[in-house]
Amino acid sequence: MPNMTLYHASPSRSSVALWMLEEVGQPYDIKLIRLSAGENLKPDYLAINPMGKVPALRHGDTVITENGAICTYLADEFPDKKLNVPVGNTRRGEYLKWMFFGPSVIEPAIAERAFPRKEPARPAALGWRDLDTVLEIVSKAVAKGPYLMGEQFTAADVTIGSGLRFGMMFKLIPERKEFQDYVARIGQRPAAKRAQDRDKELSAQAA
Ligand SMILES: N[C@@H](CCC(=O)N[C@@H](CS)C(=O)NCC(=O)O)C(=O)O
Repeated sequence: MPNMTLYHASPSRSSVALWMLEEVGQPYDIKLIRLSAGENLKPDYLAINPMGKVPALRHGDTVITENGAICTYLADEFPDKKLNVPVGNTRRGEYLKWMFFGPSVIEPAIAERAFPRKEPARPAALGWRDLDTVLEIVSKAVAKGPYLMGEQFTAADVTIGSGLRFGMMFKLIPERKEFQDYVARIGQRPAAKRAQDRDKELSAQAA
């Protein structure tokens, strides 16, 4: 029996962790959480993630929540897959920067644009910049190619790539050619295709 379980709503932000699990290639189970039925807010699931959000990943006795943490964890836990930049390598700093950039800069900048505040905050009081500035930085980083870390595909491509893919799909960010090319490139990976196929099956089942 696999000792990893992904708590997943299909498709959703937990699709990022699903892709990462496919990249890692270890056996795992999926426990579907129906957000529309409020299963994420039931005591059983709140005991796993008190935030009531997916994804959560159980690995043995360890529970990890937050996509950035899950992807960093899996990449470090299964280093033979070469999805991380290990401790001791000078490129790890840049790799970690991208692991944090998605959830702590790109997502809030997108949310701020999509749901503007009545009273805009002082830019220096926020931990991110406006969406145009953020996207310019990401655009330069992915345009170099083939991956964020150059020739090595890493967990950072899973998190940033998923964010760009969903961002364009939901028309939250512009379909810039650099983003489209990058998302198409990483979407060709067999693990990405398996995760997307799995999501299609699971969402058809849930419908
Ligand atoms: N910061 C979390 C965000 C997770 C998240 O927002 N998940 C959404 C699914 S897209 C969710 O569970 N929403 C249910 C709710 O908020 O009630 C992460 O990156 O893992």
